[in-house]
Amino acid sequence: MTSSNETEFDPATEAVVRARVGQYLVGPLEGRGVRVGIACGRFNGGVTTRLLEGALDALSEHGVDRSDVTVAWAPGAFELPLVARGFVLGEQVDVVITLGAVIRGDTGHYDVVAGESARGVQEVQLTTGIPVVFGVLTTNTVEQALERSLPDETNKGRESAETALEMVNLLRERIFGS
Ligand code: INI
Repeated sequence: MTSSNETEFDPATEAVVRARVGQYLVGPLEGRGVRVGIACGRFNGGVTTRLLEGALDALSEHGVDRSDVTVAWAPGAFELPLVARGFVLGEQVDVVITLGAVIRGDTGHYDVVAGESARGVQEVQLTTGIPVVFGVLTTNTVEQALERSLPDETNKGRESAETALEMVNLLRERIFGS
């Protein structure tokens, strides 16, 4: 989730750390030439559509070409890791964003759906080396899910798109061997 004022990264840190190390790596939010697969859950689709809109806005603002973006709908958050894996194995994308909304009030198996979705996403990115962003809201209430999918800078889909660009560009640094 978005950090609070007390916990967020202080940009002044950058200069301090740069002066103390040999190499300082940050993935720029540059989208030109980046191919993006978006796996989006249809469950709680009113929320996930808002996440998708936030993600598409951010990708476009950072220079990702529309023709380089593919959206695939999955039934729910539980299926997102398999769709992400399909994107990666298809070798047509540089990064995958998963978008979903698991709301505790909706389900008795909230913990299973949310936990397995996160576990599966992590497994795909660790086993393939292709970044897969976990843009799945896990909230106690519908109100919290709506609040995190507002059409503004705090939209979790937007945040996920920026994470995707940062990670794909970071991992392109030669020091990581890719
Ligand atoms: N899927 C979600 O994306 N969010 C939920 O809140 C949710 N609930 O409440 O159950 C949910 N369930 C469906 C699940 O993701 C699978 O599609 C289903 O179990 C079939 O495998």
